[in-house]
Amino acid sequence: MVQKSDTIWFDGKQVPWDEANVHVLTHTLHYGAGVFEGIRAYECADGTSEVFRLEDHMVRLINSAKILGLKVPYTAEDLTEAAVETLKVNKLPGAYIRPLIFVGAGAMGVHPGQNPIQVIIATWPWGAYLGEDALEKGIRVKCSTFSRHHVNVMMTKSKACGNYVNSVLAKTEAVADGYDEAILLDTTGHVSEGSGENIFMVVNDVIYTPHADGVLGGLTRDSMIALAGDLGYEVREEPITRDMLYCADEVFFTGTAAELTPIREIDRRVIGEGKAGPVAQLMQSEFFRIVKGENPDYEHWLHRYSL
Ligand code: PPE
Repeated sequence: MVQKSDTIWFDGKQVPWDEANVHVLTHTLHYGAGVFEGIRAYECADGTSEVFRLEDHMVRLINSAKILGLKVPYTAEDLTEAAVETLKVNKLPGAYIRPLIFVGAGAMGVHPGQNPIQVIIATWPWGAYLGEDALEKGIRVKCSTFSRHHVNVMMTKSKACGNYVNSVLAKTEAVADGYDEAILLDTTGHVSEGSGENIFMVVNDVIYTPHADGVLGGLTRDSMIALAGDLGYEVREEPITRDMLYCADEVFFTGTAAELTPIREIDRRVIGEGKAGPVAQLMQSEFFRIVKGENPDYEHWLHRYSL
């Protein structure tokens, strides 16, 4: 269960959590043409807080809406301010932030017509996405029987609600089969991403990740590529096959919710030594130092706030 906060920002107002409701004929509920973001705020070592890459997430949100042709009555700056206001109103020093832009009720039929474009921003405390143990020990995953979207079937650069039916299918199958998460292959059979994460592998101290063309351009992915470069690693964006993953020294997922989660087993094959590898461990600890405001070199990624 999501841990309730006091209010949710809803079309420009702070609305009590239990009153932030919509009509059952909400267009997006039927057809999936809404867009969302996942953002994390962290409590910093010095007692302040920060939202990680907040502006970048709001720009991606607006672009996701643009891809779907939704006319949003707010700018990325408006939504940045609204997110910080919501964290403060709810007295949250750290939280998961979920903005959602959706087509409201009005006409039915796939054409959204003049239906209102509505926006919410919800905030709540959310711990480790794949469990506390996952961050330390790594997880077991399977390659899904479901393929990731073809780039001209769904718009993979849009974090669109409907795109996530594919994620729900893959994740549900993986969990039912006794795994923690799924890896999706694209329609050519190459590795694309997890149900809600980007993927990296390490071979001989070189870090590889699939090109961002067919996957969500993750901000954690982008941050990890920059961080890896600064730590002296070579990062290559190249096509990856599932058997390359089986033989890699390390494989890990990255995402706002998943942070950096090591993968210790894929399709019943042990990856590396079957635990978090040295590169994943170093990158994860450096990432946590950054998001807790302990590395001034990355201060430009932090949107600081105080309660
Ligand atoms: N790929 C997918 C499909 C994805 O959903 C996410 C984020 C990423 C990559 C990583 O993107 P970024 O967060 O910018 O590094 N998934 C969000 C939703 C997860 C959920 O279950 O809900 C998230 O991590 O917040």
